[in-house]
Amino acid sequence: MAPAVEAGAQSGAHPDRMDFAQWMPAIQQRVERALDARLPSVDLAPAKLHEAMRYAVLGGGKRVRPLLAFAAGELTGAPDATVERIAVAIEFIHAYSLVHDDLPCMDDDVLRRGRPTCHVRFDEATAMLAGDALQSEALAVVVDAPLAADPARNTGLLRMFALACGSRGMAGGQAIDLAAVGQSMTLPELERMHSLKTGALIRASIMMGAGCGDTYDENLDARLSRFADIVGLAFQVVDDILDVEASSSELGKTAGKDAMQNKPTFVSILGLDAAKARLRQLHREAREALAGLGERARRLSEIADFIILRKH
Ligand code: GRG
Repeated sequence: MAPAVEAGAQSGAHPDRMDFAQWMPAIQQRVERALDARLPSVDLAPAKLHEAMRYAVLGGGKRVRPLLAFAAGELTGAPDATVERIAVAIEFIHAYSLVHDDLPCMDDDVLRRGRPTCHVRFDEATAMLAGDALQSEALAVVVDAPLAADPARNTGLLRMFALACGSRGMAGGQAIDLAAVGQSMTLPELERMHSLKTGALIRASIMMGAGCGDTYDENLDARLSRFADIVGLAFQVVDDILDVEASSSELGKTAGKDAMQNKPTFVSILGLDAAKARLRQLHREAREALAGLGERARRLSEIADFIILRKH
């Protein structure tokens, strides 16, 4: 099947649309402002908790999930303001997951986004509460106003969001991950764990971004759903490869951690070369999933390229 668009292709056919190289920082800056505006001020008590929440969210991060939500929203003419709320809520959840993941009772890490982790900068109790509070804040953001005009669709999107975060999504994947340390895993078991741990939120970003647009339909649902699963998996394969190949300063987090902790990864199960081959295959499949959606899927295709070809 032919790709929807060529990898990394720049716009030009549609002068009303920015190049990806301009679009990406524009969305990242928009999201940064929205996150800042939505987070409680440090002037508000309890100041230390609010400072920790802001530390966890602001001033770092690629904002991949917001980029996916905005790109998916372009497919269905989703209102920017609604996609922005989805992006903010998802990024709050993502930040909370990183803060909790770094705690001594989980991954026990000291470096995140090139800075001390939240519990190192503050303390463990504050980091735990900052994660908890970010989760509640995310809920407040998505229920501020309907995500879709149709009440059933709105409920469906909220439900999708809730499930992506819980034991049948991210938290469940994390539980499987923690239990897997020092254990062997088959490739399907590893893929299942990652489809929950990182895939569920990536999937929610794409499906919610598109789902709040008026022209969302069943045909799109099947194609997007497949694309979301592939990109979620590819994101993790890249992460595993970078854990082996990149340095801590390039990654902004401790490199080589998976091997150190004896964790099953795509690299440990397949070997580095086969993991890279699997990534190339996923890249092709991601483009194929978008084939037939035409120009409006360009951004999604470009982000898939960005995620898969990233070096940090
Ligand atoms: C604590 C409930 C709970 C869940 C934690 C997502 C997760 C589950 C843990 C993160 C551990 C980790 C490093 C997973 C690898 C994939 C991943 C989520 C990487 C970080 O995401 P990026 O690269 O981070 O989007 P930035 O910093 O760019 O936002």
